[in-house]
Amino acid sequence: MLVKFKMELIEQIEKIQKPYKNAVITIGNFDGVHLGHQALFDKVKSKAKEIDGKSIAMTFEPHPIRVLEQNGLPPLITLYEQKVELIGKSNLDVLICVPFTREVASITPKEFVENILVKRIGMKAIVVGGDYTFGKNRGGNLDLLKDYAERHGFEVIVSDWIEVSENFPGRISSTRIRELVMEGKVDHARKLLGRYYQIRGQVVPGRKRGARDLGFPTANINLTDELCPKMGVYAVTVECQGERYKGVANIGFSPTFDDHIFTVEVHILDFHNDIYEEKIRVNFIKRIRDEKKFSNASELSKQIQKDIIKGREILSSLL
Ligand code: RBF
Ligand code: MG
Repeated sequence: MLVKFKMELIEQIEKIQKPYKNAVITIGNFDGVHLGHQALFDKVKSKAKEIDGKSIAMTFEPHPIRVLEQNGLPPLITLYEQKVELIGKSNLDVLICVPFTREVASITPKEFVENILVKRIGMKAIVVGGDYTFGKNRGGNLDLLKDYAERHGFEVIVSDWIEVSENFPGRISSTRIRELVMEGKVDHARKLLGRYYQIRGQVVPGRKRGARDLGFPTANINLTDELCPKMGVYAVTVECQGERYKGVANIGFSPTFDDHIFTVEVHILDFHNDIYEEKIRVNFIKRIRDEKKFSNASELSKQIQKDIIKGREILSSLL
């Protein structure tokens, strides 16, 4: 599914020839582009509207920790392509992706604010969370930013962390979403993301056992994504060949059989196309159960039939 951009995408800061008019900016890694990030974008947009300026997000690629630390960072929720797509949907005017290098990491807070934000981009307002740090060794913080703000005539807008609702208390964070996905709580993760958790990959040949021995063919997915939900069976929707379908997915080692190969596979309901090598996206709606070892293929097949009934029930209100 192709997303049409109205947003301007800048992948090299040198490409900005002249400062934007009344630039309002927020800066972050935005992994997951979750509701907390979207709240920041909303503040940027409303301020930009107020001062008739440009709404801008700045992010870094790769994730700074990936550059600076060996074992940095747990699996990303959204890889670059998806992140750009999602920010594109949020109706900001500009997304600036700064290629992150050690050189970029060594820019002092002063240089960053004066040379990049103020001089090059033309920043008139910045929206940040209360715990925002920036520049070399994370030396820049809110106090410093407010200091520069007076000198350079920009406004600092502090945005507090938002909560989703009473049923889902606590701060929305990428860390929390990662944990929820890894615990299989994809329906909860959705509340913080503002959309379903999605994995992307390519359909690869499997063992043909699903179709042959179980009566339920599955598309086996070679994941491009890093973050994979907990092993088990899920109700999902599937996007491929420009269409959306219902499905049931299994993540795990298929313990009923002896090959012990980790697979992410999806049985697409009422579907018979050949989709080998196609790009596929799977949206996780709800976890159904743990993966189990059955005494034979026919027992497993009976269980999969039940999973499909359960899946249809869960998915009936969707699509
Ligand atoms: N394999 C298992 O060994 N145990 C399971 O509990 C299990 N549950 C599944 C549920 C669904 C909805 C699907 C589509 C597959 C499941 N599988 C399970 C995987 C199954 O063994 C696999 O699709 C075939 O072996 C073909 O690779
Ligand atoms: Mg298969």
